[in-house]
Amino acid sequence: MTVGEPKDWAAGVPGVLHSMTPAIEQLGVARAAKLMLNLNQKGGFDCMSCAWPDPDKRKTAEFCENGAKAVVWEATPVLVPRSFWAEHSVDDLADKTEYWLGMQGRITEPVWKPAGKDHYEPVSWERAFRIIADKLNGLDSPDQASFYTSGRTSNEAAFVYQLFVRAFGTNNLPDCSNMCHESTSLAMAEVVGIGKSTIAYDDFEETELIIVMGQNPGTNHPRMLTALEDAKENGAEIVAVNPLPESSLKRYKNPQKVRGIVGRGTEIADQFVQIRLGGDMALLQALSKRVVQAELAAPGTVVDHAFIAEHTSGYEAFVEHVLQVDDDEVVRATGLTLEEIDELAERYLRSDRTIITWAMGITQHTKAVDTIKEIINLLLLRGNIGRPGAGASPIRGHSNVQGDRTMGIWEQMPDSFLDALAKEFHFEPPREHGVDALKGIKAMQRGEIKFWMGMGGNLVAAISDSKLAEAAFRGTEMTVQVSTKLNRSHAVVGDEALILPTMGRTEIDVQAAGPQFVSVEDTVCSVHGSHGQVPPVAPGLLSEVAIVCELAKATLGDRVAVDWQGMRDDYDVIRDHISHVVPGFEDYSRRAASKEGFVLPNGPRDSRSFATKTGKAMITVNELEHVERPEGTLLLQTLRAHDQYNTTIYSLNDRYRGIKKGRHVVFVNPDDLTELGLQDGDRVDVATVWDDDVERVLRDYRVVAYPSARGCAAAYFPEANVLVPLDSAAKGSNTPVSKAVPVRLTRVAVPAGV
Ligand SMILES: Nc1nc2c(c(=O)[nH]1)N[C@H]1C(S)=C(S)[C@@H](COP(=O)(O)OP(=O)(O)OC[C@H]3O[C@@H](n4cnc5c(=O)[nH]c(N)nc54)[C@H](O)[C@@H]3O)O[C@H]1N2
Ligand SMILES: Nc1nc2c(c(=O)[nH]1)N[C@H]1C(S)=C(S)[C@@H](COP(=O)(O)OP(=O)(O)OC[C@H]3O[C@@H](n4cnc5c(=O)[nH]c(N)nc54)[C@H](O)[C@@H]3O)O[C@H]1N2
Ligand code: SF4
Ligand SMILES: [Mo]
Repeated sequence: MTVGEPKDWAAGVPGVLHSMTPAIEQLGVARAAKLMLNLNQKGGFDCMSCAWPDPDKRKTAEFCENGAKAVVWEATPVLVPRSFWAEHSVDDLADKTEYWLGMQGRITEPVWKPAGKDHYEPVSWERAFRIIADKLNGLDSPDQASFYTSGRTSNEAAFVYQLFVRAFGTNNLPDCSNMCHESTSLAMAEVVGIGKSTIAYDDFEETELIIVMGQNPGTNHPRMLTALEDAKENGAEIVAVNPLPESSLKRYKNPQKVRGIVGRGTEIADQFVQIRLGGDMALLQALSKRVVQAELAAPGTVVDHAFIAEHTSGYEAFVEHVLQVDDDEVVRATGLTLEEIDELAERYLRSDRTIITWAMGITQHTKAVDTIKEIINLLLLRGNIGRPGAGASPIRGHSNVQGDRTMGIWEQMPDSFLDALAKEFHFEPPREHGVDALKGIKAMQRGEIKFWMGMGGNLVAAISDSKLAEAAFRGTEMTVQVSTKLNRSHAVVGDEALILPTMGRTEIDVQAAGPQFVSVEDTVCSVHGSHGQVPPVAPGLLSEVAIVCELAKATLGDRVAVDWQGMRDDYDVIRDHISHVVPGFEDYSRRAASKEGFVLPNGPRDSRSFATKTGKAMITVNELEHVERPEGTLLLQTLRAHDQYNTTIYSLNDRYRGIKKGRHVVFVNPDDLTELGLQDGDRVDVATVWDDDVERVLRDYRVVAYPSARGCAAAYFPEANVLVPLDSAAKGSNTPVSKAVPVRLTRVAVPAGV
């Protein structure tokens, strides 16, 4: 492993080279060209990596380095050979790293590990469906089964999947969103009536101020840098609120522009607010306090009273509350100076149109739901919702995680959706809420869930408390994974286990009615088609839609009168059903097939209408609580390196942070190191400080002195998931608190010869 200086700029020509060389080496020139020239193009396929939207006018290369990596990772012609399964036992696979597992290539045939055996063996599709159906039908209750979804699944596949699960009889539909933007969905649904972004792509061009909170766009939503750059060119200011000086938020060299190739690129952040982990709620309250104080000093000039009166509730109580906010407490919670906070407040007061974006740095905290409500409070005070260039914009992770939720992947879908489903398909769906990701693990621990299926994803690795979660999975009777490539969820399994290999988005999906397309929803609610471009890597793969429809037929027989075959044969049939069940999807097939796609209706954005309890946008009072750090400990966040996609590790490098060929690092502020008697290069054990007797520790990590906020350390997810206690969850949303783990570092001797 080598540790160098972190970069102070992102992307540029190295970014393009990093993406194109492996593409051409691994896919060949023709396949690489076919895929890259159709990536994110109208009529092409949608990038399967993040949920960032596409601009209306597309460039020839409308993708980023990480989109290209995702395409290469999926479209690789490297295949897992049949001999693999006899050569490697399940225990053997459990000893491999995620990186090794992913590098074995695409899975090409269904495999089954019978109970009591330690190897998978190839099995026919028919047999695989029979085995699963018999298991499901043998359970005492449908609630003993749980059906997880990761956010790559298309709208069509997600819709048939939740339909199958509800027709089978349970709402146990956890998804990756439970660990991701659940806090956002919950907070926004309560206070503005919709759990989604209130802006459209073009709003970035019209805004005057963008506050990017708890997000690292250069790695995780790279084309957002182009939107930020364009906004700057139109005069907008940009503020980054983050414990880490992420390189992309400093300077961006746009590979599409001459200045980005030969020049210094664009300075992105006008202000870098280096906040402590979990300090955002205090910062937001302090900002709202300053808005209210400015209004009191010059009545009628700051707060948007017409908007407040017509469209909001709760203003007076909020004013009273926020004026009590104690600046000393804010300083302690945020680690900021009052000057820094005042400077940001002045920018906010100066701007007539403000957008706030956020991601995991906000959602994965104990007080995440309240923090997001404070984002909305701050925006509402100045009428920054429902007009051009202004709004609240959670930036979603997985490319179709938002669409999956719209399609009914949620353990607690409202009655209006279930009623529509009942009417369309003539069966009574279950009404009792199901388990989310964390509750699902706990139900497995108690033996209440005996069957676990994953539509994509890698929950064993993605959920917190890896040791406990793995034991829970191993205690089940059967686990089933629908996957493109191997991961840890294939190695840590129930008594019986199956892997069902599926096509990816790059691939041409031919069914009885001809080639099919699927559709997806991006983070700003735009829905569009995605058309596979290259033949599937192996003939035996089935699409996700086909897998669900066949499993439904095998499991349900004629228990419900749903035409699974018709839906499998022609995805227009699925879209017709969706158009009857999900509001906003009228005439779905035609509109999804059109090159432009369409934008879903959005009350706050379109007409300042808010479907909340009060019928108005709710300005809420939330009690400030900040994370206390016991003496001698640090708060640790778990985050993504540049060369990974969640649990998929593309390489062991994180070049923006100066790390090469290694992931076992813990980033700590140099002053904290001095205080703890440690130094850069030391080897340490990182152990969670938690009030139970479970040992949670990462052994032999290398300390990297890094300019993080004081008291705030960082290590890479998913390796660090072993540190996050299952019981550490955000209030309300039950999202694992992956960004604030109290830890203690203990120096260990470096073994001789290292
Ligand atoms: N290449 C790539 N792209 C991805 C992914 C990937 O793994 N790789 N994952 C996808 C998914 S599913 C998601 S959800 C998104 C995730 O996108 P991000 O949320 O950008 O991902 P993280 O790496 O978790 O980074 C969290 C950021 O928040 C900051 N942060 C942490 N805690 C706090 C805090 O308390 N306050 C503030 N203000 N900031 C904080 C961190 O320093 C870091 O910059 O990316 C998506 N896109
Ligand atoms: N400590 C900590 N934990 C976290 C986070 C964190 O920041 N810190 N982040 C959380 C977040 S935001 C998220 S979203 C979750 C992610 O959790 P998941 O979504 O469960 O995990 P992924 O790593 O995205 O899933 C990758 C797997 O999906 C499969 N796959 C890829 N493409 C396809 C496809 O087209 N179809 C199918 N069927 N399968 C496919 C591949 O087999 C691949 O191995 O992790 C969460 N966990
Ligand atoms: S920004 Fe996201 S969606 Fe766009 S190409 Fe990059 S990874 Fe794909
Ligand atoms: Mo995510």
